[in-house]
Amino acid sequence: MTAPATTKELDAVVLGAGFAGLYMVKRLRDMLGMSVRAFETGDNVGGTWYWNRYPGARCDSPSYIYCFSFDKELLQEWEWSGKYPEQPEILRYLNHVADRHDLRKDIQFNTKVTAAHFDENTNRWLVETDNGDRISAKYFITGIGCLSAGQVPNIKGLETYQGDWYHTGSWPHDGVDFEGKRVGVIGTGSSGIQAIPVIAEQAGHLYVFQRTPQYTVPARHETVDKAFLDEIKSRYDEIWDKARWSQGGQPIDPVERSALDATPEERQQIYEELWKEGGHGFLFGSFWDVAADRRANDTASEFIREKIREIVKDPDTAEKLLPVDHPFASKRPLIDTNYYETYNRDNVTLVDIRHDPIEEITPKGVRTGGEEYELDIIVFATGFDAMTGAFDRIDIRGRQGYPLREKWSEGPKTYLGVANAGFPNMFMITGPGSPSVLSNMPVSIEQHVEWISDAIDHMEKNGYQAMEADPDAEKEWVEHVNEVADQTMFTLADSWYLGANIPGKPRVFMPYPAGVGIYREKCDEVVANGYEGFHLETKQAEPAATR
Ligand code: N01
Repeated sequence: MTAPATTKELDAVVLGAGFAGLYMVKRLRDMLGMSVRAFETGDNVGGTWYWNRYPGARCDSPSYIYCFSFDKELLQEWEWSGKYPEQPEILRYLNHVADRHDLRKDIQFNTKVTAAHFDENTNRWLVETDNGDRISAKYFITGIGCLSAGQVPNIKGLETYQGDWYHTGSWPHDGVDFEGKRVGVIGTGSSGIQAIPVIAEQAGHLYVFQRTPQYTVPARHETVDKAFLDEIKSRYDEIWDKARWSQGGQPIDPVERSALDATPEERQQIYEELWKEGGHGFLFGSFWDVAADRRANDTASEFIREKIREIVKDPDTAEKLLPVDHPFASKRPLIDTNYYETYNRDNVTLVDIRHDPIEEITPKGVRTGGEEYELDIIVFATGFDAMTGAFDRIDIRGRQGYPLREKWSEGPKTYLGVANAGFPNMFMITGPGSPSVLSNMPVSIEQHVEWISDAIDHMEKNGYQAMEADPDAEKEWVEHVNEVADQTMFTLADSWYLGANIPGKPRVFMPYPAGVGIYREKCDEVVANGYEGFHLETKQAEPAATR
């Protein structure tokens, strides 16, 4: 890619206008006084919350901590209505942030970045879009989301289907009318378990096509009490500080008791209390070893299986819903509203496709187990090509034209999940190798945006032209991420954390599981040691010879 005469010169290009892109634009423009433009595929801000508008879409971090902390006045002003924030409310919040900080004027909507190539002669990135824009920028920063590349499985016959079909991750903006319709939902991950109970209330009949049964705990979602929010607001600094140095980006004290030290009666009582309370407290507030030790985990897994047997009236359906092939929380932990209860409805049928996989999609519906299920609508709640998929869809090339997708062909290799050796001045907000999806995202996003803008500030103040991760530091980081992952339960399930949901994707654990506090400490240490593990160049780079 060469730079034609019409190339626009900017300091920085940012990809995406979700939480990450919005804050990145704010920092670079208002703190560093840079010229910056964000490119966003959608026609408005919101990222994940712009695209995922399926029925029941809601975040499972408490609303008071699923927001930006940088705007302290807004923290005091904003009134969340629910214990967990619902998609329309989060979208309203992000629109408000964009307006309040006048961010839209530096965001180009309806524009997809198609290519970004690093030019070693100038130490600048040449960025191209599907609208024909060409931009030269010193810094190239991605805020493209970890779960933004939707995955519709390649099932034979989809093109012949005569009904309507949708993926939860790119839901129509004016909604879908399920009233009285025969609906099929394929997939029972986070999106499926949120959508299924809501669709069941509207559909004539709902068929759920389940490949892997899930563990899910009641969310006990409710409207939030104003007195509770006021109390939170009175000690927000302390709450944010706790979240920043925690395991998962939530203001939670780690529990020290072990499930293996407790008697069966004590365990039962604790699990019962937390089940009644709802939310992720069941995982984080029960016993420390549920997420770390298989025998401890078995006690929690069995408790949930027992709840399924108790809640679901039809024993055959209950049996099909029992998760037995992976431990609780080895996949993304889920919380729900009336998920298991939904299977007691007369208009809901669970179809087990583990043993009888979908054979084909026909013009009329779905064929499995020799039976054809006639459907007016199919909902694919089948997830995403997580963490790397959104990068793969852009032609990103570093030194000597080396493609990022080739560098990552055996799994993503990054330094700190923020930078790549061979790709100077490119920064990733919550990239693979950082805590990202294992944390409350706004906490991780703010940390990365602040770290990146501080690094850029450091470069500008000291006249550096390029900042690049050292290959050895990167190698060590990748090894460290794998070592930590091997000590967890996460490698015991086929999950998108490991790329297992995408045929042919290398099986590599992608996020960093040691926790946001430990990770923050490491990132701070890198800075304190003079950006340890990075090369900082003061001169214009010479054109490189051969690789
Ligand atoms: O996707 P998933 P998701 N045939 O990959 C099934 C975040 N999120 O969109 O388990 C049949 O979890 C697949 O089956 P199996 C959150 O991080 C957060 O639900 O692979 N079935 C599985 O059941 C989450 O983890 C929130 O056997 C097929 C489902 O589809 C992430 O997004 C809400 C199939 C996919 O589940 C992704 O969640 C929503 C096939 N060919 C999402 N391919 C909250 O904050 C896949 N499946 C609450």
